Amino acid sequence: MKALVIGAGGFVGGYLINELLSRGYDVCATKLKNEKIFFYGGARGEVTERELDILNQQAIEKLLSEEKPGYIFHLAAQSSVAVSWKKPALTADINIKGCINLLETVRQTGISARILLIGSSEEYGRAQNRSTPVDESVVCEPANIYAVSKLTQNMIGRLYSEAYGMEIVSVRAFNHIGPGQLPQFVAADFCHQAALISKGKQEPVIRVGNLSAKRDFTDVRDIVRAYSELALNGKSGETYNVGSGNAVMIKDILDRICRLSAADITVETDPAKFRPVDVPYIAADITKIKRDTSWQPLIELDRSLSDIFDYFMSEI
Ligand code: A2R
Ligand code: GDD
Repeated sequence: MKALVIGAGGFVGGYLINELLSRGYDVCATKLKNEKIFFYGGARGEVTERELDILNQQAIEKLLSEEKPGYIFHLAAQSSVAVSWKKPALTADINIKGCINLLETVRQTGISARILLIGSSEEYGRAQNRSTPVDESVVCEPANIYAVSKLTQNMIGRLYSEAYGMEIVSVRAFNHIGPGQLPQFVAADFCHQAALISKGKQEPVIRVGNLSAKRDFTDVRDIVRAYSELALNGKSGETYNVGSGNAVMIKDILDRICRLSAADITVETDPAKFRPVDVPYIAADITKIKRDTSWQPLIELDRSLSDIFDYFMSEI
């Protein structure tokens, strides 16, 4: 069976490709021109690589008719909340129009693929202003442009599934971390700074944003296992939370990372790292994915953080 991974040039792509290869799929992966797929530790399996801009519908049509995948994993996105405040139109184009281009092309070409759309815990937004994990039935109240774009993708996915009987499963991924993530995201950012400090390339000061937010962190290697399980066993037209079920304060993430470095680090607040709106608490209720698949997260937070720190130590 062939799996198509769209947007494989980002953080998650290489991990998902290796997960799918280990499960016996033939994998075709698309990336943007000039992107290189990141394989952690260089472990790269046999994969067909192609270029695809999700905004080019003709190119999607050519790709689908040539590859005829049985499973499609749609990772391509503008994935940064911070960037979405600065580039709202670009975020809407890639995350909404890109998804419509894909679904519409699958519909028109008539290929029978199961599609996994990757959304975000950010879709819940203000609906999560509580201190209990959120389940998929909650009415979403997105609080930033990225979140609105991903909720729109979710609604479009459900619509296409209902209206055309297409096999579409939607995911709400909570914060995922691991080696290879860009330092624009919090765990990678702090580990990158801590590694620079440990190597004597940055003064012993870590610059931070809002440390009081609580987020639900899961290792990317657990996340891609969930994606492959949901592609097989998720119910079409439904949405699944993928996270750990626990919220950790960003200050706690910082403290754990500081302990990984031998240096005596001080912390400085950087006003530029604060967002216009930052939901205080996000945690996943993962009852549904546990019910419909055999998935559960396995990798401890401290292992993820030390792998990210070690990765930057070896890269710098
Ligand atoms: O923005 P870039 O240059 O890093 O490229 C991203 C790529 N991408 C596109 N691919 C095809 N056509 C486009 N028009 C287009 N615009 C951007 O999608 C990047 O290589 C990839 C997404 O990867 P990341 O940004 O690293 O996201 P990550 O962490 O791999 O997350 C995968 C999915 C995304 O849908 C997130 O929104 C969600 O999981 O959390
Ligand atoms: N990036 C960053 N840098 N975030 C910081 C910092 C800092 O120095 N200091 C505090 N934070 C806080 C942010 O304000 C936010 O509350 C939290 O750390 C997490 O920020 P990010 O790591 O940038 O991730 P995100 O939650 O905005 O978005 C990520 O997770 C989503 C799922 O919840 C991305 O991976 C999205 O694509 C994904 O959908």
